[in-house]
Amino acid sequence: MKKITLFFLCTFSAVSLMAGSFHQYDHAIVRGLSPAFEESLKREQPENAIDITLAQEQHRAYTSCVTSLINDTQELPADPNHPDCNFIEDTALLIGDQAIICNMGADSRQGEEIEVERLLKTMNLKTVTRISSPARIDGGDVLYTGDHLLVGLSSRTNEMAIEQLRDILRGQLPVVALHPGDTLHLKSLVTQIAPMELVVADDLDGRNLVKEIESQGLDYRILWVPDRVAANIVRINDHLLIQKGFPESERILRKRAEEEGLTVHPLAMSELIKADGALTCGSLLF
Ligand code: CIR
Repeated sequence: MKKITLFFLCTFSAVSLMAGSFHQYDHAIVRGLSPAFEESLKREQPENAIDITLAQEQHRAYTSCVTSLINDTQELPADPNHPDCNFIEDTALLIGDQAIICNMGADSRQGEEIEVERLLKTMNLKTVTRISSPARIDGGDVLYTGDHLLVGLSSRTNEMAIEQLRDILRGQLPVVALHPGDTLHLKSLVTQIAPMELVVADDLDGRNLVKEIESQGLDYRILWVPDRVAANIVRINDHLLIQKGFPESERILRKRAEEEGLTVHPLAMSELIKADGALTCGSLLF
């Protein structure tokens, strides 16, 4: 009995130690847009081809916005051999002062993580560990809420990755496996706006996901938005990055941002969306 009590006490205090703020960041890493961006992976070919000049403009606007909000923003140079390299979120997980390097799900993206790992190792983190084969995982499937690590089992992320994450984070943070349905990544459907409050796409996959979150006994408040891409937001300190061009979702997000005292930054992402990109995927924040 004593042993059991001690186990729960230790587990609880370790979880409390790790649980922290999901949105307070001092460091960011972004990466340039590859000259081969037009060859980036796409779930579907877009109706209109990527306008590369506009893509560069949108990517620059995103990078400037992050840089203006986080003093220590470092930009890795683009990699001409990796068309998707600007989607740097997929290469690593930053959880408190720990980094976990991803073994990414798409073969063509393997290797993007090398420069990221090199840089992270210079950044005074407590640990830099790795997810290794046969486990596969993309950072876009992982939402660190401060209280849980929500992980989507998508076509890019497998059960073995969940097991390795549970080993790495044992006694520190609960790892919750979820099924995001027909979407590239978990964070294509759900992100976080406030402590214990998620933004979710109001469609079939979004609703099923929320049912699954609830069935796991997690008590998150949900802010529904009608446009799937608009569910991908980034909260940085007292700022909120949202996607431009989705008026009804923007109205809902602005109203909630006002209640929380957040400054809203609408960013146009049309050309990055054509490559299944969104706002979270363009940076590593910690
Ligand atoms: C890919 O398919 O891997 C890229 N074209 C898009 C990655 C977007 N990543 C993200 O949202 N985390």
